[in-house]
This record gives sequence, structure tokens and C-alpha cells, in this order.
Amino acid sequence: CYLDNEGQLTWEDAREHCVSLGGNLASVAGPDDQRFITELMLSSVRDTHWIGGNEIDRLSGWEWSDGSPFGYFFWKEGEPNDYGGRPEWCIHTNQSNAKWYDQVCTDAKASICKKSGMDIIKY
Ligand SMILES: [Ca+2]
Repeated sequence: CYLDNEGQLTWEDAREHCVSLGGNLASVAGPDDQRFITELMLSSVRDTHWIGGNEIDRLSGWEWSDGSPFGYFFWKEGEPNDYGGRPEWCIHTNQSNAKWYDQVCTDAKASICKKSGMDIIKY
């Protein structure tokens, strides 16, 4: 299931929060996962949400914090861009189009956790 956390956290704090709930920040394996993410985004009071995609390990490139393979992409056109030369090493989605943007990981944002075995919960 997917959990929409509307509290504003850094990417790392958001990931730790998801882990404390027995999950991780959401990974997106394909269009079905993305559809769930999009539905959650549309019902949220927040415009942007961290998901698990990151390139904090600069040698590995983009990967998911839950360890699943990074093989599907839903970038906004022009992203990822390390805008202005900033270290935009974490992925958030945007409510207006549900697409992915790279962003500085210390920004405070809402977040979406993924956990197996439960229905979608909003809190
Ligand atoms: Ca960016």
C-alpha cells in the first residue's frame, strides 16, 4: 500500500519515517505504481511529495531507497537537471502533472511511503 504523509520533512527524515512504519519511501516499478502515486497526489493538500528515487550514492546513479530496480522513468521534460548546479539528488512528484523532478534532498516536503500488505492509508 501507499501512505501519504503530509508532514513536511527532508528526504532522509521522510525515508526514516517510512522505515519506522515498516516500509520505505515509495518506489515506482511501472505505470501501475505511478497510477497509485498520481491518485494519492491528487487527493493531497500538498503540491509536492518525496518518493524513494535518489542518486545520493553518486557512483550508483539513480536508485530506489527500497532497493528495487530503477527501470521506469516518469520525469518532467527537462528533468533531472540539477537546476542552477545545485545537488538535486532526490526525486519528488508534483501534483499538477504527477511527474518527477530532481530536487535538493534537504528541502522539506510531504512524502509517500510504500508498504506491502495493507490498503491505502492517509494520515
Ligand atoms: Ca530539478
